[in-house]
Amino acid sequence: MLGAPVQEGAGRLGCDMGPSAFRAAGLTAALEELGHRVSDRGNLAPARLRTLKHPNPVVKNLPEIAAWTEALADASYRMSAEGMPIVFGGDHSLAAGTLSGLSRRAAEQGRELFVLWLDAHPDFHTLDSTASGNLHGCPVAYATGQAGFDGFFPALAAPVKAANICMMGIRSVDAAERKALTAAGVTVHDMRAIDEHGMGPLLKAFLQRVEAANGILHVSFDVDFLDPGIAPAVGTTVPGGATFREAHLVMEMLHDSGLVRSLDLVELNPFLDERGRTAILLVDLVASLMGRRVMDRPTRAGTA
Ligand code: B3U
Ligand code: MN
Ligand code: MN
Repeated sequence: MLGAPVQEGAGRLGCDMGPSAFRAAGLTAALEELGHRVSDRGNLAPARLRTLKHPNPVVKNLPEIAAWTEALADASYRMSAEGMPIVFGGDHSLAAGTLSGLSRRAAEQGRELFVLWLDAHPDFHTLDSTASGNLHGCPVAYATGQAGFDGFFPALAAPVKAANICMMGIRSVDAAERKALTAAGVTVHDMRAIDEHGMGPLLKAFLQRVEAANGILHVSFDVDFLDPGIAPAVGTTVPGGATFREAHLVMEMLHDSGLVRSLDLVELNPFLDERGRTAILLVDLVASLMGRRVMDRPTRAGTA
């Protein structure tokens, strides 16, 4: 695991305390209890800042986020050779780096990288289309090679295929993103789809696709995927999110699939938490993803 205390991509301060909160909530102990060997690599620092000025005047902290992306791409590429990287932030701009490094690794292995994006937002803005200027709204557009990042963000060794991305929990989409998502062919299961069909069947269909393609699966978990009633520690709460039981089901199904190779945990803002309850919930969800269960049942990996 690696902490990435980046907060310059979010609209408010506090995500830099995320890594400390994950540790204080007992992430290492929860994983060790499940029999995993855990190596906490501490917190990453960004690469050297370059002077970058984008014509879109609202864009905020571009040099900082570019520098974090560079460092994170490198770190996640290297960590993916050693085990399962869990990168905890930090705001969601960190996924620009993790997706870049992990897709480079997958390409070198001749495998396809698939991404499960659990979020209230699709984070599919380009530097030109963002209206808030908050760069945590951009990582998916960057990582899938949408136009306009050249010369600002580090060059991608291998873009993620937009068709290999499945988003769940989506309930706040800007007009520019909606158009671009459809054009790019990203699978977007908004809350309406989840209400209509259920979290389980939608996730199952995606996991079957990953398996059929012999793919590698990365999970990017934004705290605002969850309903703010159970997860208040996030700067961009949107009502109507995933329930406690939906979220655990997703994590348990991911575990049983045996397909997950890496994980981002992002947007935890401990300044907004209530006695650590969001951080503790996140640790419990990671435990479900890593094999905690109520009763034994068969898994794809064969470790019932
Ligand atoms: N799409 C909006 C809102 C947003 C995206 N990601 C978060 N909020 N967390 C934007 O600012 O780009
Ligand atoms: Mn996000
Ligand atoms: Mn979000």
